[in-house]
Amino acid sequence: MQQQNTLFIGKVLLHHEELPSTNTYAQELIAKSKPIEGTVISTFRQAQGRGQVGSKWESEPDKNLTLSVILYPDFLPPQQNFALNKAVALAVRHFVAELVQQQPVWIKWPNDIYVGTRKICGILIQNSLNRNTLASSIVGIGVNVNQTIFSKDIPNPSSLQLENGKEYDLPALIPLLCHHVEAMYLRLKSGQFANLDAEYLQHLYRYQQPTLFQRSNGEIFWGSISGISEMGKLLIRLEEGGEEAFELKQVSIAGF
Ligand code: BT5
Repeated sequence: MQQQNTLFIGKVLLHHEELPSTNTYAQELIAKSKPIEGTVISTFRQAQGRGQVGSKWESEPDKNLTLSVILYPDFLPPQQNFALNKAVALAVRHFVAELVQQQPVWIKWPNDIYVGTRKICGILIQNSLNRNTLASSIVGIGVNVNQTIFSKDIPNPSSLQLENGKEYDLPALIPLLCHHVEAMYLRLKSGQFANLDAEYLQHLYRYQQPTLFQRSNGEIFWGSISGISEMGKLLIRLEEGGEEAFELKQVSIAGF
């Protein structure tokens, strides 16, 4: 592995030949010890990757990055928990934008990373709360790197290789990703919430653009994303009037 040019994220890097899920492994580690903040668990062969609310993250062996970072963001006031999602999404966006320069790189709420209209990274943050404050967070990041063929069930995948037409050295990408996560985490820690909010909206996919949405019951409607609530809900201004707040899986962009 390459030397990490960071203060704490990735200084301890637990790389495994193969794991079911780096997030699950990190959970097990936290349950039996207190790994130092910034510990990274990584594998290039993740067999049972997890997405949000029971969905799956697929990754062809030896082609992609799948890793989890252990953080203790106990400095965050409870009403600012979603700020961690914003900081991590921005960090991963910075990482992708540094490597993919021909296309816009977006954050699709809450924290997918898109190149144009294609998903290149997924993020799964699992928090454990202690009296409302975040005792620990496991930040799981999957980046499609050298994979070029995806299962038909995945609607709109992309990868660094598909975007740039070249193969990447996986171990060399880890320090770069850790660097970006650390930079944004330190901004979060220094309390730059307004700054992070503004930057998140600047890169938010379909922000303020007329879009066809679909509710979980199948109903279709026109609206445009007007912002993110403090608790991280997606705010949509409906074309027929009014604004509504949506939780994860209550709404999707029609066709995705
Ligand atoms: C995510 O969930 O996108 C979060 C994925 C997090 C994966 C990382 S890898 C390291 C760590 N360890 C884990 O076990 N997980 C984390 P969600 O927004 O729910 O999206 C899941 C959906 O994305 C699936 O239902 C598929 O439609 C699609 N999908 C699955 N694999 C994909 C891939 N490789 N590329 C693009 N889309 C994918």
